[in-house]
Amino acid sequence: MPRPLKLAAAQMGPIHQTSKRTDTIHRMLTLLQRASSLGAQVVLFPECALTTFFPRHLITDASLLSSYYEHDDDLPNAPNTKLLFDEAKKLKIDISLGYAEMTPGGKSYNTSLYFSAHTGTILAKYRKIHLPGTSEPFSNPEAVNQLEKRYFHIGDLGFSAFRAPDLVPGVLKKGDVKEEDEGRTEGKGDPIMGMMICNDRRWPESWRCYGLQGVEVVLCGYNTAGYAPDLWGTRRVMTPGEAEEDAVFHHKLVMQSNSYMNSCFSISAAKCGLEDGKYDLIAGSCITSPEGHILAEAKTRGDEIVFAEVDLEDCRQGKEKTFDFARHRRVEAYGLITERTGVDEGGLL
Ligand code: CDV
Repeated sequence: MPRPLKLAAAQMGPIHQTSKRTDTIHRMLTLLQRASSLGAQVVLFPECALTTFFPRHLITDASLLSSYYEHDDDLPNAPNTKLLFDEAKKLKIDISLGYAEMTPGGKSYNTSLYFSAHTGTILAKYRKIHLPGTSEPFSNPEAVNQLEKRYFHIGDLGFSAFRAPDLVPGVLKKGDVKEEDEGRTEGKGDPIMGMMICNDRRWPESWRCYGLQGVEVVLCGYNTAGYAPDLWGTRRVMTPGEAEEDAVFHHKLVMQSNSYMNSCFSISAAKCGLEDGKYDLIAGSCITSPEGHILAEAKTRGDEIVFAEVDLEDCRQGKEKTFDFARHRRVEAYGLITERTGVDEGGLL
């Protein structure tokens, strides 16, 4: 049975340290309206979509640092963000949004939420698990830092897939399952979604955790430095242009290959361009198919909607043939994946 769904990535150009929150929210409203005019039902915003990507800076002023986090758990009703959620409700568009979260208990996370416009509630939350970079700045004063380990705790919510209701008409619901259907409901219900954030996309473990829950759409917002030799390594000397090309290549490589290996669609949304006047972030927001193809991708390095209409039924072929996990996975051979974290070469000959 076809299960059509209209997906969009809301790519955002730079947000500077000096940018005003109201201007940022208005840019997001404009993006939502553009997405709505295309018929989008789900719109993904980038990682830390509300502020500059502050983990690149060593921030010693406590009140400045505090200003980058959302302190209110109820974002749909918080004064700083309410307008965005109200617009999503008005346009009947589900949104997924990345932001820096400060819990009432004072723990900070790099978080993404999924808001259902139809129920008017936050359906799911994900806290970034793979925090890249370092806790201390690089010794090179010109280096682009990535101090996420300094500013965030490791996510504590795991990779929990969830179903998003009221998007696809005619899907099978729990109450409708007949006795003869028991155990044959796969691929017939509401869309199964999974969120990850930026660096998580480079780890096949993140994807496989979702793949094992039957994920059909992976949502991944990102802020990826285009030129950061201290972070990426200097083995191959590259110009900033070449480095950025490579970073975009690796971004698409992981979105396409992992979508294929888990038979799911994916949406990725960048915050991109020159932030704070000098820090280059890649663009390359895209929507990929379960066969690993790019269905739509950003053409600019600024605010842009990337849109695709998909049929979730297209996930079935991979899930039932090449990547039918139940028939082909060999967990008895995979023990090392959870037993060992780092590499052990096992000594020399
Ligand atoms: N925000 C990120 O997680 N960025 C990382 C770094 C390493 C650039 C990324 O993987 O894209």
